[in-house]
Amino acid sequence: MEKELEKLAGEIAAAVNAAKTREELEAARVKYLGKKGALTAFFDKLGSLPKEEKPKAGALLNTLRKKADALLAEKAEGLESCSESNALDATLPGRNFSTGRYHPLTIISNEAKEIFKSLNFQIIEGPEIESDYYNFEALNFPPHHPARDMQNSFHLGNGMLLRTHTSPVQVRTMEKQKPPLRMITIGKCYRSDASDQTHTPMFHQIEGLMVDENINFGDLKGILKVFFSRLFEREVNIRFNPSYFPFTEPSVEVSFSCHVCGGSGCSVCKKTGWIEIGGAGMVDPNVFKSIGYDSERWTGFAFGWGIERLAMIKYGINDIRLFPENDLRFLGQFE
Ligand code: 2NL
Repeated sequence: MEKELEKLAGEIAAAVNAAKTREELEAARVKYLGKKGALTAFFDKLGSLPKEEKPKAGALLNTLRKKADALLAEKAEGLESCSESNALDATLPGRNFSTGRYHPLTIISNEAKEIFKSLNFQIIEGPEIESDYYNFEALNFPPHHPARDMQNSFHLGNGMLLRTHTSPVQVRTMEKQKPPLRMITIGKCYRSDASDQTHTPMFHQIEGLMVDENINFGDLKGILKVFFSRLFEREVNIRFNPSYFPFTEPSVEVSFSCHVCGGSGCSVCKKTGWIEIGGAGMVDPNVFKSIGYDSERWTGFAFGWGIERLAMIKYGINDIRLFPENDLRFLGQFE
């Protein structure tokens, strides 16, 4: 019986090995281990063996049975992994990962920073929670001046407020650094306005400041011309119209010649040839006095405008409320 079993073991191994499909493997299993299988037949014979041969024969059979089971299981696994339903299909398209994009305000802020960096301006940030001193007083807003009401401040109840413009960053920087100074700051500002197409209670400003000996309006116009020409990738001109801010004297409204039509008039500039962007002026001597610069020796210009307005002009966006909404269909359109 031992010999016969050895032979059977060889047969089983060969049959399992030769199986190329799950069906063939199952056929081999039935042939040897099924109810009428060759190995099963040996188990049936066990009962008729002499008593003293039974234990050894039983052990042999069990070992063979276990080996056969193991062989079958191993082969089944091998067939599974290359069966048709699981096979690698190299023609399938790869999995798509949706990539993140920069927010349009981030894109335009980064562009502005790069341009001003190349003109030797420092990029400086400051706190969004400010004191009355830095937000108003140092900037020549007299106490109880109506201009403070115009800013619709969010007061925090502890004498502090959410900054209504980025100018306090420039005040803080002038306190720390002696002239000459060239800096810009970009950041969030807050005003208690009802939202509409051109207002949101939180928005972003860019403000610039340049202080040196003999700085004048010509320097301001030159810097602004370079900035807007680079940003819109075409040569634009700058126009000043008289205006008023507490912290500059004289003060101007800044416009640049339309980046779409070049100034001849189109729908983007409403046939005027000019696009109004923000304000600027020569730093008021009272501001220099607050922070301790000698206004007899130093003069400077400052400017400021909304990042949202700039992005709306550059990308042709007609509603400022789209920026904080974070609708991916909107955000996905900017490179
Ligand atoms: C506007 C006007 C402006 C400034 C901001 C400034 C800052 C200091 C001193 C003087 Cl520390 N001026 N900033 C000057 C003129 C205009 O922004 O309407 N922006 C939307």
